Amino acid sequence: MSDFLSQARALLGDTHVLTSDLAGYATDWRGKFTGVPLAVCRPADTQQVAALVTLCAAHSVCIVPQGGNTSMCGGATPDSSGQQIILSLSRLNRVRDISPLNNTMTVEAGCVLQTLQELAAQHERLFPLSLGAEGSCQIGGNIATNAGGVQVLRFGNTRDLVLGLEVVLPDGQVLNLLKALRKDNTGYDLKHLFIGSEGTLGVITAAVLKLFPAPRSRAVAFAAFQTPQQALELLGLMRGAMGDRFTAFELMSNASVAMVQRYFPASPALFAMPYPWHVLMQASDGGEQSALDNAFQAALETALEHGVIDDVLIATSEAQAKELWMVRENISEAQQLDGANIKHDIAVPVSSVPAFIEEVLPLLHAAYAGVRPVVYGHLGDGNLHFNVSSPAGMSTPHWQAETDRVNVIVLDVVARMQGSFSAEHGLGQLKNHEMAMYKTPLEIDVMRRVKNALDPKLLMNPGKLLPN
Ligand code: FAD
Ligand code: 2HG
Ligand code: ZN
Repeated sequence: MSDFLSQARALLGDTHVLTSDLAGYATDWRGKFTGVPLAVCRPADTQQVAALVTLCAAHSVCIVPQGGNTSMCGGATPDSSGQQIILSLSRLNRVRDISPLNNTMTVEAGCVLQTLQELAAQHERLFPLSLGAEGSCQIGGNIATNAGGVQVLRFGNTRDLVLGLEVVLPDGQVLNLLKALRKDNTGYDLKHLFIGSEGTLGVITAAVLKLFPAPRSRAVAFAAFQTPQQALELLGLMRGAMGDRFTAFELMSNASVAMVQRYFPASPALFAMPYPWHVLMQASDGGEQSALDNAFQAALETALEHGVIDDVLIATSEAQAKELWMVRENISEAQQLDGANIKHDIAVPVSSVPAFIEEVLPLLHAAYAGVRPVVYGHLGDGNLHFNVSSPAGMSTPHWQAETDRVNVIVLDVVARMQGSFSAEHGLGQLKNHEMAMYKTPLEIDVMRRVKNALDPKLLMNPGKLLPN
């Protein structure tokens, strides 16, 4: 291995092959997985990535690509063998091109998502991918996980926002698919193989992204309900009234909101009395603020009159809109601060969400007295974060030991409702074994055939995505 490391240093420079102080790279955001990397390698550009991957192939060294290291399932954390390198994309952070006329930008994989959103805004464009980790996750990681976030309702997942890709294949060749085309039916659309492949098929080094006209106005409201069924009715009503202007619809249980208020005391006050369920919703468009406000408020008044919502708080300023959004965006961090929780990132058909919640909550309470489900997520996409915090007083190791049993309770209902056991976070090393339970043998076999064809030496992010 010293031979490999000295050659890596010759390629990248001594300061970009790190073998000490690796804690920030070796542990995941949740603090759930800690690996022992052989080294953290920080190439500067696509050519250096290609040279490093070629070197790894020659020495049979496994590669764990890492972007912002915000994976929810240990996707970017190596194993404990001390034989795998972390390939950090952070230095590939250039914007190669931005074209307002084409509504595209060509960017390197290590660009931080928020930086790209801001860049698009400077050109009066919108890059609509938006998620709580946007200040640190990187576009390469977003593409590798096909990230979702809070505007999928209107703009789709990351997959829908990528026009072209540049990928270093496991043998070190550079596959250039960096076209900015809206139409291109010339055989298999290879970029889609790499989107959502979690670093198991190659290293994404650059992408052509879609841009949209920048919104000139936005309307935001927080609504309160007794039941998720009411929230679903509101979704239908608002989409009918607002059409394509409706961009986000986020469900939150009272426990989710209360957790944010506990750990982020500066959070805004909401309603005079507690409600079991809330929704944060948003509409935006390119027209006048007053016209958007009028349509939004009229729709919400109709919802109030018909008892679809019990109460509503409409943001009266951009500052208030941001405050309301912080309640939603801080749930993940608040639950992390609260301690052990068993996460689920599930999807069912949108219309089945209320039935799903009504079926699973009693099952959990029957199995564990005092259990604290923190249910929230992207109701408009049928995607819930059904995260279960430990019963009060139960120790973290004790609760973690219940993971498989809790998973079966939740995921068997998901399977029965033709849902997905991982809607937007991917599988990593947390959920890859669930494939064997919830995917057909043929699906897994076809995935393995793709993996073997592109990475016959199985060097790319082993132990992730596919079951071991
Ligand atoms: P990393 O964590 O570094 O890596 C993720 C995976 O991608 C790993 O398998 C890694 O090997 C691979 N990878 C990374 N870069 C590359 C590359 N260039 N080429 C090939 N493979 C690569 N996710 C959502 O979908 N929606 C949300 O709303 C959401 N909210 C979040 C909120 C918080 C507070 C946090 C901490 C996370 C959230 N996430 C969410 C999860 C996470 O942010 C996303 O999965 C994100 O896309 C990961 O990006 P990253 O750069 O941090 O990737
Ligand atoms: C969100 O929607 C993220 O906030 C994180 O996907 C979900 O922490 C989670 O489970
Ligand atoms: Zn989410």
